[in-house]
Amino acid sequence: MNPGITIFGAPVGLYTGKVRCYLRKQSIPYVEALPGDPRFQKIVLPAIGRFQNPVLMTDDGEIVQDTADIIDWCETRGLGRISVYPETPLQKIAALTLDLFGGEGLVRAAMHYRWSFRSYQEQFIAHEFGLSMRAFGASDADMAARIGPMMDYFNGHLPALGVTAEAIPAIEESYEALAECLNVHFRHHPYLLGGRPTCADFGFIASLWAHLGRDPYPADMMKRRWTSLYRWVERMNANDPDTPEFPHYPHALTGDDKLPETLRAIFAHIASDFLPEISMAVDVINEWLAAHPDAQEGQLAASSPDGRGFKGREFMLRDRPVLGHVNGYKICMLQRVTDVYAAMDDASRSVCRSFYDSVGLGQLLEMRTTRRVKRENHREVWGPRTSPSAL
Ligand SMILES: N[C@@H](CCC(=O)N[C@@H](CS)C(=O)NCC(=O)O)C(=O)O
Repeated sequence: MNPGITIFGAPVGLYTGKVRCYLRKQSIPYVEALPGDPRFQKIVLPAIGRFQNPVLMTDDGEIVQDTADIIDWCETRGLGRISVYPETPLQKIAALTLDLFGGEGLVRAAMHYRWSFRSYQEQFIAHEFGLSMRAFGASDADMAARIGPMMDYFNGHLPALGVTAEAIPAIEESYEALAECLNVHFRHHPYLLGGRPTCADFGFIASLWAHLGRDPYPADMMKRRWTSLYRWVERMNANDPDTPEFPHYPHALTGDDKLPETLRAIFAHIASDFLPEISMAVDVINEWLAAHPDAQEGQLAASSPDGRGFKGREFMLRDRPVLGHVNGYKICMLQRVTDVYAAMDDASRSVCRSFYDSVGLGQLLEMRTTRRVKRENHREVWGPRTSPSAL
């Protein structure tokens, strides 16, 4: 029975789009509500302890924050049509790797294309940022006074996300190269792993919908240059498979635990453009852990006073230094990949290893922080101490 699901989020929200596409594709009934909703302010915010979207709330008051947790919550209750986690080893680890990259590796480009082209799309972004206020009765004068500063606040995050004048050419080159690979892939396949969506597609749609596929500047660019990618963005928002241009393609993953050949270039892109960043994040956290051997289980996995993460560090993106963002959440998503790899039998591990080595991503399979990060009470916290041999 459907537990009566409300999703608090916004049309303009990057991660809300991920959950919305998942619920639609799985035909799970839900209603969406904006963060200005009194229930979000009075019930959800105190429960999760910080402003964060999206959040799922059931009619009987259960609250789940975080897109991966929301998807898993639906999956474990069998609410969907078919699991979005493949069952065979290579497809499973590939889907989780794409989910990690899609959710974490495209945010810099998403923020750049939303906020660096304000004159092109100011009216649209202002309208979208005003939705929640307008829905709850703000006057025109109130909205005019508040939207500008709100947009400036989000725009102000760009330097901390590594979007600087020096880095922008690398960010654009990287995004354009990926979009080319995705466009080639979606010319031949409806979804990343074949004929139906997996967690890989939901990770990618986060940035590729609300920002890159919907804001006027990047959406125009996508429609003009990467039309098959744009079709996938549309397809991800449909509640059916939406594959009329693939009349003979079964609504199933590629058989025999194979990956579509066109995914190879996307994995190679992850190796060149994301591996250095996630590797830097693991180093930063391991250095912090070495300097804080007394960190307690359950303590926030963060060093910054606001509990959001760790001081970032530069990594090289296409020969340019770019400031990378470091937080415990990336490690949670990385652990999903490395846990699956660690639990494989020797034969499966060798198949996966040889594919990952062939695209330059072998190192990711055994990349670890010296303490695990887990999610507890809607936050990322340190897991139990483990002996080095158990890591
Ligand atoms: N890991 C979270 C990330 C959620 C997230 O960062 N949401 C953004 C909106 S798209 C947010 O709430 N940002 C406000 C903030 O962090 O202050 C998830 O997957 O749900």
